[in-house]
Amino acid sequence: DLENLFLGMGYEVAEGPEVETDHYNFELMNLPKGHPARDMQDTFYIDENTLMRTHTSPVQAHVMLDKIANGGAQPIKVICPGKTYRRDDDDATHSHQFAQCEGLVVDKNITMADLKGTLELFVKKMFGEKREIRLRPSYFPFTEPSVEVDISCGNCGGKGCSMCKGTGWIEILGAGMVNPHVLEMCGYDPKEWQGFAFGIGLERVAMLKYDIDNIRDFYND
Ligand code: 2NL
Repeated sequence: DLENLFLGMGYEVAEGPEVETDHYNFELMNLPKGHPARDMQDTFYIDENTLMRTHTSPVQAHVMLDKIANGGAQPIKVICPGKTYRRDDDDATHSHQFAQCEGLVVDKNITMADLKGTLELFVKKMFGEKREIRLRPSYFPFTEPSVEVDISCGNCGGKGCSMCKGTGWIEILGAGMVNPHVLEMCGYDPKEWQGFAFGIGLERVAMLKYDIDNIRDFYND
């Protein structure tokens, strides 16, 4: 459903390896060795420089650097769905292996308004026209500014209930404007090019959409 939704908006779908290098998974995403935010993504290492990807961001780094190598900087509209891995303790809402769909748009004159409009469309198509979104300031090393995105609660319509812990809102994804340093490391001159990116947890979306309360139901018999 997610792929069709974004294909309809003119995006391409890109895939990449689940076993990645430290360089693509972390360095190019503005997470140098010793960066405290690396701890946010407890990693399965294979050796010092090889790991199970903790997000699908390295696929987008490959997309950007492939463009640079094949004809130079050019606009990008891509989504990258796939499996990701983190050394989490499994519980009802966490799994050491989960699926993510990240999106990346790079062009000239891209603004936060493009990001907000895109996310609003995604939420209304995926959850229904009545749902609203709310952006809250957040932090990711690879975006600046960064936001966390909430959707209005579908159970109470925003009044506040047990499902949304009385707030009327439910957190759904993270996003932001691509950090200029990330653009630069991936070969795009940030003076000329801007971008937005987002990361969607697929199990989380499916659990909300289909009222599933245990992430392990996706993986257990
Ligand atoms: C989350 C947050 C996010 C991105 C992923 C991204 C990719 C590139 C450059 C910059 Cl190539 N950013 N991805 C950006 C913001 C948030 O994921 O909580 N996901 C479940």
